[in-house]
Amino acid sequence: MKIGLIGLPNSGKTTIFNALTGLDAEISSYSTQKTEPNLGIVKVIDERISKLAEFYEPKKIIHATIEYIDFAGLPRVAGKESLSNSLLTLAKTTDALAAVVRNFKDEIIDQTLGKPDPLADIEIINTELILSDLIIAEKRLEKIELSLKRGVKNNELMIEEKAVRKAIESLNKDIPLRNIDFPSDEEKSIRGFQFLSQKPMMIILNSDEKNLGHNSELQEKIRSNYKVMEFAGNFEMELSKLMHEEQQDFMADMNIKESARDRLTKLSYELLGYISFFTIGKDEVRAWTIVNGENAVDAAGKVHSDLARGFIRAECFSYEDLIRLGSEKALREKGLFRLEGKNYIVKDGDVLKIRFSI
Ligand SMILES: Nc1nc2c(ncn2[C@@H]2O[C@H](COP(=O)(O)OP(=O)(O)O)[C@@H](O)[C@H]2O)c(=O)[nH]1
Ligand SMILES: [Mg+2]
Repeated sequence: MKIGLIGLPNSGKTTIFNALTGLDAEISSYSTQKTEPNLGIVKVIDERISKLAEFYEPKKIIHATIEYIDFAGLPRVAGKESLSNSLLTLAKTTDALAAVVRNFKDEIIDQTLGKPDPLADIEIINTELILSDLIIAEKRLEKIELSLKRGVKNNELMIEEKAVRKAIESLNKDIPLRNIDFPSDEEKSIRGFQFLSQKPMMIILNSDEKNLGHNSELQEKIRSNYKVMEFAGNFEMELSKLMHEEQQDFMADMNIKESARDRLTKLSYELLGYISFFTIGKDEVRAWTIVNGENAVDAAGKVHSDLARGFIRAECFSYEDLIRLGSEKALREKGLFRLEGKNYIVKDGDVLKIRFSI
């Protein structure tokens, strides 16, 4: 899963990136904006993986991962500080966006950018995404109209025209495309554009540690449109540099129950509707992510395209049942070690062994 951190300059994106990844990317002091994005990969700690490893004693344990990309500033459109094409392209490869908004006071930043105004910042971010999409959609519509004028008539193009017009109409009304329901054929026809306002987006409210936990009214307002999480950027960054035990002490002091990384991981899974399934064996025990509602063939495809292509059946049991009953043998005796077909909808915590032949 890839999450792009976006937001206005000095909102604390890089600070939060460091907190999440434990890396040490350079914090831009107020002015200079480097244009290279920072990349970091974080393991998704899932205690079920360690439990499964106790059962199977594999050579390797492989956790699911989240890749964070810290973009330098917003994908601004022509006229304003424009982001390079390569950066825009990179933004398009993300599964979701996390918009960082400034909710901390800082004398120097306040002087140049004004007092923190998270709601206004969210609006600006929204507008930037919408403008970026609008440019792409309008360009595309011109091309489609040209083709139609020239007499090209195919069904696919007509569906795309409909979708693109619908997109432009809503973007012109300031409505992000993630709020628009496209029928599946239309959705497919524009998927390739990877419209930024269509990506699931959550808000990270970057608060001062002093006012952390005192922004529930603000959070409620944001929550009416977005999933939101409050984050004390500086504090969490310092925290991420400490040893585990020290971290626990500091978190207790601040009444923080879960690290920001863990909370954001959960929120990302929620935002994207992701669940976990596991594959097991002597070589490796591994966690995978899949969208809730996807089936056994989709799951097989995550592991390898050959497994999806040659899918026969999935041997399947649930992690919970294994822990409860203690062995695969006991699962078989209770009929809980099942054979599932192509249309089986994978559940969170399923352990799958794919039978296939190609
Ligand atoms: N007080 C306070 N300052 C922060 C916080 N997060 C970031 N900053 C400061 O804001 C400035 C910009 O941070 P940076 O992470 O580089 O922002 P970016 O431009 O969005 O990547 C730096 O001086 C940070 O120290 C925070 O949670 N609280
Ligand atoms: Mg930065």
